[in-house]
Amino acid sequence: MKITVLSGGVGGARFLRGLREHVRALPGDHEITAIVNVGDDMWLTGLRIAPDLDSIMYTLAGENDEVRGWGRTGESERVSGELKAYGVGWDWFTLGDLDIGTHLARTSYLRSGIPLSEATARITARWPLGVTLLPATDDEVETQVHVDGGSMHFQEWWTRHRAALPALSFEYRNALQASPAPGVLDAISGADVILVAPSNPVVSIGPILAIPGVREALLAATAPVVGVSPIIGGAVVRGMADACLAAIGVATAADAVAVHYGPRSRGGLLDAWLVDDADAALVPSIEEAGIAAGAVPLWMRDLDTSAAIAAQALAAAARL
Ligand code: FO1
Repeated sequence: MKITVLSGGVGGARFLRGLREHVRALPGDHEITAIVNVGDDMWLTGLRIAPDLDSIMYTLAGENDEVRGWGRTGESERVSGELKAYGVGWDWFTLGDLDIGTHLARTSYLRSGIPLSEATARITARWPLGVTLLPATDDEVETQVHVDGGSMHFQEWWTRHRAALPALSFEYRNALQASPAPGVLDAISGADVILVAPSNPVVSIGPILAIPGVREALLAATAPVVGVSPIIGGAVVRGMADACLAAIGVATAADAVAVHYGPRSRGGLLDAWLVDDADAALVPSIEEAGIAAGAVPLWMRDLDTSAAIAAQALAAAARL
C-alpha cells in the first residue's frame, strides 16, 4: 500500500511515527511518503534552516528532543553562544551544535547546486527512517506573517513573538512562481491512501496546498483523502494554530477546520475527517458539509496512541 501524508513539523512528525509503527505490523509491503511543509524554512547565519523536515527526520530517527518538541536530543549550544557573542543571527532562535551539523550539510548541498529534495534524500539516508521525506517544493516559499505595522518571517512571529502579535494575514511568498518538488505529484497520483496529518492548517498544510499543481493533483487523485483534526475540544493540541486560524476567520473547532479544508466532492481537500471523542457531537455537521466523519481518541500521548490514530485514519480510508 502506498501512503502519502501531507505534514508539518512536530504534530506531523508524531503522526508519521505512529503511522510507521502501525504499518510495520501490517502484512505485505508498504511505502510511506511525507510531503513536508517548507514555509517555516529560512536562511539564518548563512545556513538554510528547514524546521519541519528536520523535526520529522529527528523524530523518525529517534534523535529528537521529545521535551522541547524540536531539535536534537543530547544537544549543546556552544556555537550558538559564540554567535550571540558576535551578535550574529537571532538571539531568540537557538541553533544547537548537532542541529547546525544538519544545516551545514544541507547548505553545502544547496550551495553546490543540489536541490532541497535531493539534499533531503542524502541527509535522511543517514538513518533508516522508513518514510520518504519530500519537501513540497524545491523553491524558497517562505511564510510571511502580516501584522499591524508590517510583516515578518513566520519563524520570527512564532519564536520571537510566540504568535502573540495578531496576524492580519499569512502570505506564502513566491508560491505562484514555485513548482512541486520532484516526486510530489507522483506521490499524490500514485497513492493508495492520502492522509492529512494533524498539523497547523494555515502555516503547515496551507503552504503545501499553495504550491501550483498540488491542489489539482489532490482533486484528481484516485486515493481517498483522510484528515486528522489538529483541534480537540475546541483547543489546539500544541502550538498556536488558534492564532493562525483566527487570522483567516476560521473558528478553533474540529468541524470548522474540516469545512475550511472543504469536501473533495466540491473541490476541497477531504473525503473524510477524524475528530476526537470529545468532538463526537460535531460529526453530523461535518457529514452535512459533505465530509465523512468519525470520532476516535486523537491524543497522541505515545507511540501506541499515535499508531492507533494512524490505524483509524487508514480504516476511515478503507470505508470510503
Ligand atoms: N522554536 C522555538 O520556540 N525557539 C527556538 O529557539 C527554536 C529554534 C529552532 C531551531 C531549529 C529548528 O529546526 C526549529 C527550531 N524551533 C524553535 C522550532 C520551530 O520554530 C518549529 O519547529 C517550527 O518552525 C514551527 O512549527
